[in-house]
Amino acid sequence: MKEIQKQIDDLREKLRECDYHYHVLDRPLISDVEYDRLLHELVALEEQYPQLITPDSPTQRIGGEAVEGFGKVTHQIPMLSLSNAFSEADLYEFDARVQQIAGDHVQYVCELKIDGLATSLLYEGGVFIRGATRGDGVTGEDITQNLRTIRVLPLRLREVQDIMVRGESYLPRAEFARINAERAQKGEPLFANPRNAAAGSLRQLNTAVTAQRKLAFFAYALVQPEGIATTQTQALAQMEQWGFPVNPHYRKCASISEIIEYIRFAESVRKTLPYDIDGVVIKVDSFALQTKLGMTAKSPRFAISYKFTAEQVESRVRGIELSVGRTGAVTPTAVIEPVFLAGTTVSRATLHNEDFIQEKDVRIGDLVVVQKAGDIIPEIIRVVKVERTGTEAPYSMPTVCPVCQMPLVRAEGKVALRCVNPKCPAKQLEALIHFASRGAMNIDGLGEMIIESLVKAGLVQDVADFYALSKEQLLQVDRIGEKSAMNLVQAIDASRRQPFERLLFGLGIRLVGEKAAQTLARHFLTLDRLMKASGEELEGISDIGPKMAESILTYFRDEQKRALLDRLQDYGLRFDTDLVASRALIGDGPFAGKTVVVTGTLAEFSRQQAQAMIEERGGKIANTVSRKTSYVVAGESAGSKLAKAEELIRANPELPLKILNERDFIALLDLQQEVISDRE
Ligand code: 3BD
Repeated sequence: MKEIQKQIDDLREKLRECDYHYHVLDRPLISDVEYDRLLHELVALEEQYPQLITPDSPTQRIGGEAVEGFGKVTHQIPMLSLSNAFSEADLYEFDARVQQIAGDHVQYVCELKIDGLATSLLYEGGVFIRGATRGDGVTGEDITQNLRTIRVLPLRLREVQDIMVRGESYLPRAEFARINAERAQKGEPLFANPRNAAAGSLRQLNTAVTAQRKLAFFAYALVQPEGIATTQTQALAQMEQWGFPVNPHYRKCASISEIIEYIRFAESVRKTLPYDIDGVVIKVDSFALQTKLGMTAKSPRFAISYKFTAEQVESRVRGIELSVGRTGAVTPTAVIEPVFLAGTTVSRATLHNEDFIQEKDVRIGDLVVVQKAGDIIPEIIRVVKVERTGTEAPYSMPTVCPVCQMPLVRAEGKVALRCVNPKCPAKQLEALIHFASRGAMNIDGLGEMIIESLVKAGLVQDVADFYALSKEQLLQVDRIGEKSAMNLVQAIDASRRQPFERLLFGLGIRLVGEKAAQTLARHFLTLDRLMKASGEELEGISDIGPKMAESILTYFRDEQKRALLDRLQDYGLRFDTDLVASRALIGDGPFAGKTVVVTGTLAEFSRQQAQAMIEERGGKIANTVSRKTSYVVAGESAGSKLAKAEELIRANPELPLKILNERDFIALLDLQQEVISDRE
């Protein structure tokens, strides 16, 4: 066994060295064929001795493990945003402020701004433990398994270190072209740009798919560099030493004129680089000065990003379309002659609302300048008025709903025109879509198209109707086959057990978003108590303002809404917060605050269900076993994760880590129920 372990260690060491030389130093040690041979030798050994698999083994990049959704990760140190400079003047202003606080001339570092996805990587003892997306900067998604497949990302550092590194995951242009060509051939929808393709690839539930897309990574920030580096340039050099790819085009600059020269350089190399960049990031080099400069609301004062000017194109307005949203808001969209803009063909541009059309004076037939807001949503910047011929037709918003023909209402001081007919089919459809959507009841397979068909077939009018659908009825609908009908009935059935807060959000009470629904569910615990709440009581809850309180009261006063709620209750949906869950929130129960890994196949639940139950009880789901894991729930044919847990326990008997089989797991779930019923 010792001999085998040594053989495995040697192979891993050799492969890691090859990875480093190939991906970081750009000087391959061996041929691809030779590399592949070594890798497969290791795969074969690990297959024979699965107990020797470790998460930092080069074989773990191959992917193939299906993850069931992504856990949430809280960034203990938030992932910041960057403020933007739009002109040279903005850069001078930035420099003046920095110099004022520094009291001296300042050294800067300029980096290319890679157009990918900000990613945070955690290493413990030199081993890659967890990786997450930026999310909103505070909470991101755990994409560890997907990140492991990135060839250039070190699974083990060249030094034993506990560090957190941040950088950009991206898709090289050539890979983007290859993937799209493949998708075109299969008739699959194309990715708009490398960034979207990178995002799509990192959110693959099947990591084998991620592995096939040759994603890459550049490190640009070392979190808590104290004791390691005193400047950004040192940190970049250190990260490279550890084995991270660092973009080579960074440059120290001592003045704004040097920075502007660097921006010219970046603009000139932009087209020749094998990856997309969307600007330049300018950072104060000294960490001591960075700390002294501090932060504004959410971005540091020591750095700024200079975005290349957004691409603009001209096109002609062919017409204006209206859509009616869930809240009844009527939104105008310009239909324009298709033009290629920043990576996609654009044929529609938002006009936001009536006032926007007035202000920009957009008429049908106008030549307009289009740009992507936030690089995504096409927007009309201005009308090229000198091109007007006099044949352009001014537009005025209708006075009646384009769908139900009932009068539209524009509330005093508001920009939105609203259809207030509760029976408006457009609103009803949007309400159904919202109910089934991911953030609400999350009913798999019940997307926009299917819902539209169900409504057209007369099978569904309101959300309660979903629960009366039979497989036979579904089979009558276009596009629904035997298998999807069965899955759909099952998914709808399963959604009855969604937590109260999701149901509350799914009802679509005006102004009640995901967060507010959560707050309300946790505060009132049951629908009954929420329905009896007075305006005063509602407003007394933090984060619930007077407008939301009013909207909640209006909703529950509505006879039809109450009838709908009665029907939902009869169908067995959850109208109370699981007491177990609320206890867990207070910190009770065997799963509260614990990190749990679920692996293998369970007989009684899908892995997703098991994970949801753990989360409802205040537990945290992780995808990899580490010293921080409290429980590993191991079903049938659990593999490397179970092996890793056993190994950890064997080597560190003091760890609180426990392995639960399905029976232990159920017992622990039930135990908590009993404890609580005892107390009730
Ligand atoms: C890059 C923050 C600091 C660590 C805050 C200085 C905002 C995306 O190449 N440095 C770079 C790049 C991005 C960065 C920082 N250096 N922050 C950097 C960055 N060379 N792209 N970003 N980010 C990363 C972001 N992402 C999504 C939504 C909002 N902000």
